[in-house]
Amino acid sequence: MTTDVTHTGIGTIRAGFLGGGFMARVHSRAARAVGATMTAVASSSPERAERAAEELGIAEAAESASALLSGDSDVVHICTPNATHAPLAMQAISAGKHVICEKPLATTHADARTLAEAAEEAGVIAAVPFVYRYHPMVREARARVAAGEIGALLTVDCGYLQDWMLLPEDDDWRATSADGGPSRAFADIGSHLCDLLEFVAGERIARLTARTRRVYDTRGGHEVANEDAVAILVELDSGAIGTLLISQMAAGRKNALTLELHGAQASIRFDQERPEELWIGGRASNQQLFRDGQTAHPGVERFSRVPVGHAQGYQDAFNGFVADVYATVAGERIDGLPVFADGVRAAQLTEAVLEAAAGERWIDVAEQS
Ligand code: SOE
Repeated sequence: MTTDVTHTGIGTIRAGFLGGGFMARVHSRAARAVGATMTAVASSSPERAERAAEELGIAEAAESASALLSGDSDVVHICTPNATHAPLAMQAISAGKHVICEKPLATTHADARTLAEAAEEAGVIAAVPFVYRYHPMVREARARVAAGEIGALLTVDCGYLQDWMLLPEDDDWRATSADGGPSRAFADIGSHLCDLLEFVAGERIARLTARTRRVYDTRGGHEVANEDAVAILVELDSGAIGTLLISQMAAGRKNALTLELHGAQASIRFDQERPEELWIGGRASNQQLFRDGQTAHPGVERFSRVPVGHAQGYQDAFNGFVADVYATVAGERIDGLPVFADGVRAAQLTEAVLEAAAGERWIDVAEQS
């Protein structure tokens, strides 16, 4: 099994970073791991940028986002609060940079579309880190579904549960309208879940209805602008139906993304907290597959980043994603890279979910334009 994933050209990539929080740490670790040169970081103030440069081991602290964008980085990683993504991504595209922009790409569907069009026109590579696509067992599940191994899709049972907003005193910029935007739980993690569902199922959510819940109206002395949890009923293109539960107040659940697809012949389940496994359900017997080099469909082995038996997880998936973005910048063509079009799709679904919940009705997602 291939474990040494190398791409030509990555060593020449110069990466700059906007933001100095948790996601900037994950992005910069990935950039370092895959061999890029990290040129500079900018944050909300020059002092924060200095601190981030030191913490992340980046050579230069830029005075501002504009200063960083006028510098010599090839790719800019945008890891700032949600509401700043769209203006910063537009500035980066205008400066001719390739962009990796955290999700949500924009807080409105219209802004996300404008960004995707601008990136296309400028001819830059523009990606969104829907990184769960980079678990080998997700690719295995996708390959099995595409090969018809589970049969026609009947139902889906999916969830993404966290608990870091469980208590009334838990607070975060994502809960404010200024920095977070109109959706929190769905935009932050439901977007990952829907991306993965559509990626693995190979079809789209055609219609949905949803109920959102905000448990506390204030947190940290400010009004909470968005939802803590959302329950969604979906119908996919094929007519398959299913449920998605998304919550950031599910005690004990830290990052429990689960995807279970039921086909006419078999079922398949991926659990992000046990990413080296895949459950295959059959009427006669069930099977637990492991990343072991034997079960892999052709092409899946390139997503293994460490030898079998050496656990591979979230940061490895992130590293795989960043390696693929850089390889695309260096001229390779890569299947399954999550790009701005996927960020647009997430923004479209976000608006559909909010509208369905507000209007207590079913929404045809394609009409969300
Ligand atoms: C927080 O909910 C968070 O860091 C998300 O923003 C990430 O996208 C997810 O991968 C892990 O949880």
